[in-house]
Amino acid sequence: MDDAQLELREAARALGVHYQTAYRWVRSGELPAQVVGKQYVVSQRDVDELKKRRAAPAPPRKPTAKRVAQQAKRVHVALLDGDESSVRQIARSLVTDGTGVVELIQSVIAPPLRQIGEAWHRGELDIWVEHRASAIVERTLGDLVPNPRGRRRGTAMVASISGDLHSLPTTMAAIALREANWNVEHLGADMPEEELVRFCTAHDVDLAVISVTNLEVAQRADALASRLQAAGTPALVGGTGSSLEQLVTVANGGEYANDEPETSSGSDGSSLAY
Ligand code: B12
Repeated sequence: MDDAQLELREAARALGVHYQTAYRWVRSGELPAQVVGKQYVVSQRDVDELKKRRAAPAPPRKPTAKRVAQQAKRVHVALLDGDESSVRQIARSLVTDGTGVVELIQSVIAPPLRQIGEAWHRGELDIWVEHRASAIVERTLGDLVPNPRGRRRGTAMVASISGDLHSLPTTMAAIALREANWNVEHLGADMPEEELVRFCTAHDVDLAVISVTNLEVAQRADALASRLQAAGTPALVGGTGSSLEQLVTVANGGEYANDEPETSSGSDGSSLAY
């Protein structure tokens, strides 16, 4: 390699930057230089190395927890305003910058939805605000469905049962399982139990995931899990108060050690969490 000595002005020209920029790099140590006489002199080798470093794409900086929390606040405001393009833009840019879709759901999308649910419950919000917000989230999540490479772990069926109209948590569970390399049969909300049993038997389902958000159906969901297990399909019941990490850990055969959500095991071994 040519190791000629260049004056700083020549080095700046070779690097394609202004003299002042090259001078700043010298001062910060980014560009090694020697003082010869009254000027800085830089070696050709150091110029070439710096050029190479600058040409290499910088790895994306994963959003910090602070940025994620700020974005959750912005999503809350946008959902209240029905500002779909902001919600989509925030979600897209966090994912592009390296936030996993599950993290996005748990940290940026679910908290504002819960706040909206509570405000509705206290009578502070009209029902249409909640409906519009959930429709925006449904479309935003549709855009972000992951498609990971690699061998699938098996086929998981995801649904909620008759009487539970909350389809969004089933979408969230389906996304989490897809991101974890499951092939997912997403049947949405309000599915009759009989149909789910028939589906799992007919489609070689390796895991049935029943999402419960309307607690009135919780007992029936547990009963369905027992039925599915007895028929040979492992089943997991969970929803409000349990997390997607918990879902994925248990689905992948691990034990979830967390005492926050109330988790118990049914007599048949199915994991229950509400
Ligand atoms: C959007 C919404 C609706 C929408 C649903 C639209 C849709 N397409 O889904 C509509 C308008 C239909 C609706 C209807 C009702 N809703 Co609603 N709804 C909500 C809201 C705001 C968000 C629901 C949601 O998406 N949750 C997902 C996220 C935000 O919550 P999460 O707990 O973190 O969810 C996680 C788990 O579910 C987990 N997960 C999902 N699947 C699985 C599976 C397993 C195995 C595991 C481990 C984890 C897991 O993943 C999620 C992400 O982390 C909630 C507020 C809330 N706190 O959830 C109320 C809420 C759930 N609704 C409530 C109520 C009362 C109702 C109604 C009864 C209102 C009414 N009087 O008509 C009806 C019930 C209709 C019915 N028969 O089911 C109550 C439920 C109270 C209760 N304890 O049962 C809530 C909590 C609002 C409140 N604060 O009072 N609702």
